[in-house]
Parts: sequence; C-alpha cells; structure tokens
Amino acid sequence: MALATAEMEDEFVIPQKFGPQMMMFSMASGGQPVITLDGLTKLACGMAGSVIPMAKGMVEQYKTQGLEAVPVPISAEAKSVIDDTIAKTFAKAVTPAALQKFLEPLFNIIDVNDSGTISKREFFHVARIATFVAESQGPARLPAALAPRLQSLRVQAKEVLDMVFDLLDTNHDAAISKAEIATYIHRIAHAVGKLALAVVELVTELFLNEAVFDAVLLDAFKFAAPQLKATGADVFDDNGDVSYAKCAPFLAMAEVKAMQLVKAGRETQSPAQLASIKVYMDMEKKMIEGAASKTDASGNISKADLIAVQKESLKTACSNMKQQFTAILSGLPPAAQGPAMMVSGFVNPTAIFEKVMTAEPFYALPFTDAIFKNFGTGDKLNMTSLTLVAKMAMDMLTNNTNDGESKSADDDSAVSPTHLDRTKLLFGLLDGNADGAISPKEAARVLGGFARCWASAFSVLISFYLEFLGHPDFVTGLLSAAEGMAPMAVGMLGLSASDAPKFPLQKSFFEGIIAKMLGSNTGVKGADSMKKELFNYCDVDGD
Ligand SMILES: [Ca+2]
Ligand SMILES: [Ca+2]
Ligand SMILES: [Ca+2]
Repeated sequence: MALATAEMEDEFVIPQKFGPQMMMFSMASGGQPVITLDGLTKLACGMAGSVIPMAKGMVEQYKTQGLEAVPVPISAEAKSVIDDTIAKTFAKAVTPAALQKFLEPLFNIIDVNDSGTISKREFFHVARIATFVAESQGPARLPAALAPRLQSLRVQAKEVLDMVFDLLDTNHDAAISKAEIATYIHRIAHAVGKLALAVVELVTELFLNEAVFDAVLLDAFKFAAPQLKATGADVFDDNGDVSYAKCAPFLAMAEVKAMQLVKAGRETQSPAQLASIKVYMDMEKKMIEGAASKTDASGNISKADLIAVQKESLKTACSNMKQQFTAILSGLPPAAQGPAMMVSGFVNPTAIFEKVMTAEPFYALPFTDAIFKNFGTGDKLNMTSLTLVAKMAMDMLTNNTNDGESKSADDDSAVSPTHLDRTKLLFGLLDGNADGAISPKEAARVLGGFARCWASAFSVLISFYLEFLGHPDFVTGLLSAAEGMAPMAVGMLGLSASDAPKFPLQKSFFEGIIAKMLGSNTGVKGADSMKKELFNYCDVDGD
C-alpha cells in the first residue's frame, strides 16, 4: 500500500519527446498519476469494439480450416452450433473478468514493484524500450561520415544503457545485481505462462466445448453408419448407437493387432530403453495405487486427495530425474564436460524442479481441475475404470500379460477371457450409462473430455517449463556460471582478466566500455582521439 501511495505522489514527468506515450498513459490512467488494473480493464472493455471484428475474422478463418480438416461432412445444424458457440464465447470474452485474465499478466510485467499500480516511471521504462525497438527496425539512419556516425552510435548506446538500468536496477544503486536480473526474467516467464493458460482456455471454449463435440459426433455417427455397413462392419443398432454386441468381434481383432504392435515395438527397444520405461511405469503404478488407496467404497476420490497423490508421485519423479541428470552429465563429450560441470556447480535442476513442483498454488491445478470438470461429479472422481485401464495399459507395455501370445490375428474363434475383458473395458469407458451401446453424446463426453484435458495438460506443461527455466535460482545460477567463465572468455579476446564483468554490474563499467569502443562522450574529440590512437599504432617508430 505504501508503494502505491509513493507512486501516487511521484512527481516524475514523462519527457516531452515521448508525446504519444504521455497521451497513452493519461488515457489508461484516466488522468490519474497511476494506472490501475481496473482502470486498464475498463479502457480495454471500451476498446474491445474495435478489436473484436479483427479477432472474429481470425476465428472464422480457423473455423473454416478446422471444418475442412474434419473427415466428416458437417451438417447445417452443427455449423450453427459452432457459430453460436463462437458468438457466446466472444460475448463472454469482453467481460471485465475475462479480459483481466489477459491483462493481469501484462500489467504485472510493467508493475515491477508489485504495488498493484503502474506509475508514470514504470510505464515510461517499458514505453521507451518499445519506441526504441520500433525506431531501430526502420532503415538505419546512421550518418555516413565517421565522426557524426560515432556520435550517433554513442547516443544510441547510452540510450540502451539507460533503458536497461532504469528497467532492471530496481533499488537504484547504479548497479544491476544477479537477483535483479533473475527477478525480472522470472516476472516475464511467469506472465507468459499465465497468458498461455488464458489462451488455451479461450481456444478450448471456442472449439473444444461440449456443444461442438455433441454436434460433430452426431454428424460423425450418422455419416459412419451407412459407410461401415457397406463394408460389412455393421456395428450400429437401430437407434444409431454403436452396439457392443455387434462390434465385439471387431474389437477383439483390433485388440490382437494392437497387442502384436506393442510386442513388436517392445522388441525394437534396447534394454536401457526398456529399463527407463519400467522406471516410468513403476512411478505411474505407484500413483494409480496411491489414488486407489484413497477412494471410498464406490471408487471415488476427492480432488484434495488426488492432488496429494500427484504431489507424492512427483517426489519420485524428482529422484528419478537426479539419476538421469547425473547420467547425462557423465555421458557428455570430454570437451563439454568442463563447462557443464561449471554450470552444474551453480545450477541444481533437481532442486529447482522440486521447488516449482511444490510451489503453491500447485502448478498442475488447472489440469486436475479439467479432469474433475470433465470426468468427475462435483468434487468426486470415479477411479474404477481409470484404474483398470491404466493397469491394463501398463501390463501391455511391460509384457505382464499371460494370455495366449501365440494366438494369431486371424484366429478369432477363441477370444481368451483377458482379451474379452480388455475390449469390454475399453467399450465401457465410452458407454457411460452401461447399456451396451455408445450414443453420440456418450462418445462426445469422453472424446471431448480427453481433448479438453489434453489442452489443459499442454498449457500446464508450458507454464511449468517457463517457471522452471525462468526460476530465479536457475537464472542466478547461469549468471554465476557465466561470471565464473568470464575471465577465461575475455582472456581469449586478448583482454586482461580484470576486464571481465563482475556482479553487481556497475553502470560505470559499461560507460567505460562504450567510451573505449566509441570514444569519449564529447563528440568529435572522441573520433579524433581514436584517429590519433590508430595513427600512433601504425606509427611504429613514433616519429
Ligand atoms: Ca508499481
Ligand atoms: Ca541495483
Ligand atoms: Ca450407453
């Protein structure tokens, strides 16, 4: 709060030269000394009118491409469901709550002191960089003559230096510490992760929502029924649903083929690969068993319990990772060993992994939420069929099956009980009400649920890696390693080791470098002294 008050009272004025930026600030702040998230949201709501048509055009384009990619003719009914969904999503997207999901991460990048307000100073730091980048993308305007050219480069270098220090030197001691860099990088990584979550959520609402899956699968069933019938695979009942009785023989055949493929795949794996599959499987098994141990009499688990199990199995993942990491390091070519050891002396990936995984709020929460939302009832998720399917998949992959390996694909006369169980189990996954038939709605619920969970897992993975690579410990470690190697690097450039940069990086250090490279700060004199140096260099005998 004190920070926000200080920002309210800050007398800083955006320099006259940045007129358009000044105007943008007053617009976003509504004439106040600071910009608030609510104020920015209000402004964005007002401006949405001009952005929405563009966004709609983009979505229309994706829709057309998507419809072309679907191998089933889409009916007019389904198309109107899709259009309706898009319209609804857009109406929701311009509400303040929805807009804030996108604006808040961006707001937090600029609000570097986390005061909850953007001061003129904070705004200026970013706006100035944006202006500089935009200008330097234009045609180079460097004068041809050497002296003014150097002068111009000096001005630019000074501008970059000022920009970087204004942005990163948050405690204003004219030096940039490792912590200041690490905090800023993490700020950006965190914001990008949040944006990724928001984007995937929006795309899911637009294209992967239940109404769209219902409509498309209804079309798919209608389309597939006569086609399959024509090829002799009549698996539909009179209601147009997929009947278990009718498709059991086909499922059994497919299952045998799948088993053969898995077996063949296993035979191409090296013992080391098989061992690492086993490590992974054991971990999964532990998690499934852990979850199963927390279910009630009807096989339900609560969200809190499932998260606890997930966290527990992540610990195993961390210790596995430690082993793998050591193996990777020792497997590096000798030339890379030195730098790798250097870096690993400063960066401990396993510890950072563990920190990100155990941080609150739980990084995988959006994914767990998606599972409960799509497959659970309220706070309960039934684990029965999930456990069975997971166990079955693991048995298949680890060759733990005891049913006729010798059975050939075309021998469909004797389906062993285990084969039968598997096909029944897979069918049962989709047959929600267990009436022996899969309706389009039932298929849509499961397939759509998988698609939505998968999208969520994808966004969780992106934000996880951003949190990991942008973790302050990770960045600080890399900077320390770079600092440690710097004397060697400047040595290769023919400079003395004392010229190597050291943290905290002093502003005067960089000013020294600029002066050395581009001459001193007093225009033509700098070029003159450089010419003189050059002359002296060539004039070996000093006459
Ligand atoms: Ca602030
Ligand atoms: Ca500082
Ligand atoms: Ca059913």
